[in-house]
Amino acid sequence: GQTVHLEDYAPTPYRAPSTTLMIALHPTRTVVRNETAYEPAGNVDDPLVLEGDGLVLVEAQLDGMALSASAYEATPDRFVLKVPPKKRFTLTLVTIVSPDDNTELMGLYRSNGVYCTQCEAEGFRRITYAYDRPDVLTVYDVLVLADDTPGEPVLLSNGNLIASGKMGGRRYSHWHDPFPKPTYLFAVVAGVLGAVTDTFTTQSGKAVDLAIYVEPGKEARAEYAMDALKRSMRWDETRFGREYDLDVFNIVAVSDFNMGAMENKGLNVFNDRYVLADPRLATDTDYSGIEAVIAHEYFHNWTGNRITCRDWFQLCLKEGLTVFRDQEFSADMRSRAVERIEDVRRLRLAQFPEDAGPLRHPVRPAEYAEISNLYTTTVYEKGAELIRMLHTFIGETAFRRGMDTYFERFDGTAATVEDFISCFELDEPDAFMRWYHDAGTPTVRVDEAYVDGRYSLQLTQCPPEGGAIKPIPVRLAVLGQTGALDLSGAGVEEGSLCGDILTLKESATINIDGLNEEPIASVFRGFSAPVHIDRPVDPVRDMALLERDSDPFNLWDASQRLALGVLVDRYWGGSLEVDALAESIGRIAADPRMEPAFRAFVLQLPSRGTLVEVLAGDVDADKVDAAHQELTAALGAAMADTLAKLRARPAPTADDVRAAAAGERALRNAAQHLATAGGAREATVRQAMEATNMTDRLAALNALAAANAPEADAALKAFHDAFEDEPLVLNKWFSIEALRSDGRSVERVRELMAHPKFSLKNPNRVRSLIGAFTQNIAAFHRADGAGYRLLAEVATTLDQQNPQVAARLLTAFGEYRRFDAPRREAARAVLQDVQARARSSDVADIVRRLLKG
Ligand code: HT7
Ligand code: ZN
Repeated sequence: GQTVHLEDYAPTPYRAPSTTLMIALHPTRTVVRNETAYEPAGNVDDPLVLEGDGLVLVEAQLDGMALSASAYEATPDRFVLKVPPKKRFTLTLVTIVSPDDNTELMGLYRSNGVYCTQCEAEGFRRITYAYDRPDVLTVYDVLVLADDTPGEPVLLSNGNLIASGKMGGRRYSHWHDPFPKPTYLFAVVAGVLGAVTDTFTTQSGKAVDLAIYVEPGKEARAEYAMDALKRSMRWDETRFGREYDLDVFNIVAVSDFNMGAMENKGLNVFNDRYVLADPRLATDTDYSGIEAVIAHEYFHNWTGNRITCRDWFQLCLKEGLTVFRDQEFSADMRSRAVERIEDVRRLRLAQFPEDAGPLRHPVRPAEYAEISNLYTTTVYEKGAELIRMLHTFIGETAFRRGMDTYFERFDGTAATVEDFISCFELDEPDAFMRWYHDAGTPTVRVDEAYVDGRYSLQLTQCPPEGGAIKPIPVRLAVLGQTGALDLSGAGVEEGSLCGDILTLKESATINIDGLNEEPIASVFRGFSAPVHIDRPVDPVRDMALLERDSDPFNLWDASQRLALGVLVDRYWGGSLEVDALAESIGRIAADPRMEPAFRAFVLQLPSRGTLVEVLAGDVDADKVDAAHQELTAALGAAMADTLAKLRARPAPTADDVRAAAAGERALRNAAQHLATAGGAREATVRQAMEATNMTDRLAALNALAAANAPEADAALKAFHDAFEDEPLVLNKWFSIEALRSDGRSVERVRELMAHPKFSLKNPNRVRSLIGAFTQNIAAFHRADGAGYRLLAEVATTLDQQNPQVAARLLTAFGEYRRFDAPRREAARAVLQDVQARARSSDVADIVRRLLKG
């Protein structure tokens, strides 16, 4: 593909106000009749140029009359009407597509016999010729036709159902979506499906029919998703004043899906892992994931669908904003403190490395070569952080006012990030926009001094390479022995302080006089900006923060810094004792005033990935793994008594999936994880074999595998045999096997690729084995390059079938430059080989960027 530039944006010369699609479904010869009205919107001398992708045209008509061959040009990738009429006209194009041959899972395909579509970003052109871009909004009428096979297939599309029935031995349904939408929000689903149904009455009293369609027999597993949907609908009304707008809202779960889910208007299509749940088969993390993704896709109805994006450069306009909204929803449904820790942990683990590596790009990029590769953690998670900073700067009331303005001003349009920002009462919107333009993570240096009763806190911004100074909201408190100091009388130089928010530009200093003891600053409370914090390492200060800080995020962060200090020391072969660390985190973990889910986080060591990130370079993956294992075992032994008490807490009932029960399980299992590493395995083995709740069973299994316990093999086999017919559970087994750190994961993964239930056709299965493997630091980054070669082989094969999934797997190479020379060179050689064999633009684009520089 060719590089697309933001500055080249130009509207189309024709509008497409309405489309009638007739889709006659067939596994290999689906006929698509597309009757679209076009009217001039710009230069009437321009030809009409429509996009296609692998299409076969069988008929072309203009205003009902067959077009002569000289009037148009049709290739698989393009349809050109050379001299369109100078007024409104109807173009009818009939194409044929083969769902069963569609292994890319873009456009129209079949998953387990169910027809479904995925059109974002550019999948519609694989169904029919169109202006396949987000700024062309069309009202759709869709007629779906299918053979009247046994089992009463459902035929679904966007909008409201107008009619359905049987006709000439076939079934049909007619859908009308009154809301103009871009092609990427179009969807069709057809097949034999079971359903859970409900109704939701909106705040203005309108009844909406809700349905979630799943594989027949699995209906009960969709009840939680239905509950999450109703809570999402209510929340968007109360928090944002947004009401649902159609008579029906349908969700369909399919088992072959490239991403998590898709927000098609009125017809969301989901990866079934984000719908199906049962406490026997799904973990608490699965439940919270379902709640978040159901909410996310539902919230897109306003942020994405009613107001869409002018072009794909504006992707963060819908994604960052919608992630912010789903994070807020989860915070309201569960625990704000825990949600924030989870969100920041994800950001630091995935986005910070992306922003520091060869795949870095701005939240709103200025160019891209392959749009599918722009669905990144930077666009989504960093995009959400930018919205959160905006919220922090202006506060909830003004934020809501700005959102109301946005909905009022831009409803029914395709907007830009500038349009959005213009709705908010920001002091310097242009300065804030720099957050959207620059790649890379800023660093803020924090210095403190205390002399003769005068305390100064100095903050200095250091932009990433090539980046500009940006306004940074620093939520802070200065903590004395007995609580936070009153900052209203503090002297502020350069920055401005409003309440507890300091607006930082180049630098800022806060001075407080007349103190009789040295205070400590708690900065970036709640992680108020996506920055690196450069503060002199000081375990004594972190211990004091653990005593004093009332901000749960910073409390957790201080505990992580302490643990990271010991972990880094272990990596370098130091001999720091674990006692002080064990005592500090043990105290918080045992503190009944804190919520259990928070205490569970404190018991989790920083990940191996975090250690890789803080080490300056030339990382030895084996030493990372060894340091992590050693410290986990040492802490487990040192904290044995505390952990035993935590494990002895009463267990919640196995089928209670509410947040409080999940928190209890998280605490008990985090304690168990450490204790198992410390040698206390008996109860863990029992739990791995006998637990009837999947969270407990999997946690025990993980603990045994992570500790390389002698019982792990038998426990894993028992798990496999018990759940091999449950695809989503079998995926968990594949992942644990891929993540084992016993030195033979590369060989094991190769063996597992020959498992009768492994298949490259199912993205969830590929991610569960190969994706998990790339997270196994010691195995993937094996010094002899065997891990890199394994991934390269899989990605090269997969490139022939599903380039999007192949390209995404390859992003695991994003950090190869952090490792030592043998690893770096092995990775580079492997990537050059992948590049030479790349077939798709998706893979070619990722590999080119990985190798650049
Ligand atoms: N907006 C959805 C994006 C998506 C997607 C993109 C590329 C290829 C396949 C895809 N499936 C879904 C998901 C979301 O953010 O809600
Ligand atoms: Zn989204």
